[in-house]
Amino acid sequence: MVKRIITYGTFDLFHVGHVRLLKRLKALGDELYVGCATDEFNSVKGKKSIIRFEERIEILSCCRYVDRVFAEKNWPQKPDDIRRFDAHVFGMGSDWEGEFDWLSDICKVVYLRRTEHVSTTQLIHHVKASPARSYA
Ligand code: C2G
Repeated sequence: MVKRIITYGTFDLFHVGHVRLLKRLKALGDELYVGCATDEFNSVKGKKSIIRFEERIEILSCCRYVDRVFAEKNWPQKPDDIRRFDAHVFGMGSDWEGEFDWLSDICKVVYLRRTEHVSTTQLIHHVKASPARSYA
């Protein structure tokens, strides 16, 4: 039986925090399915990503730990996704601790320690603060 893991996120400016989470989630089973937030859903979440949806799913699809990428369009779709993909484990980083316990009726819910000292927001601030230089 294939043990399938499922997770969701924006994955903007794909960085090592994302990679380490996906790597650890994949290690929990055989396949990892990732719901990538659309630009429209991000505006619902109050987030505006630098990289547009089409490119964020292209980048995610190239990650060795990811077996399938699908669109995350709204908050309520998760139970339907878990059922249609027959996911056994729902996993998120620890900054979401407790937020998705309501899914534990239909699958195992895990929260993995978030990677410290890296975030999309920090990357943006770092680039903004860096003196302009040409990357010849
Ligand atoms: N993450 C992490 N370490 C970091 C940054 C992010 O482990 N340094 C994890 C987050 O905890 C999350 C995943 O990477 O599980 C994706 O992070 P985001 O792209 O910031 O996702 P978010 O905007 O929180 O959207 O329905 C759920 C939402 O779509 C999650």
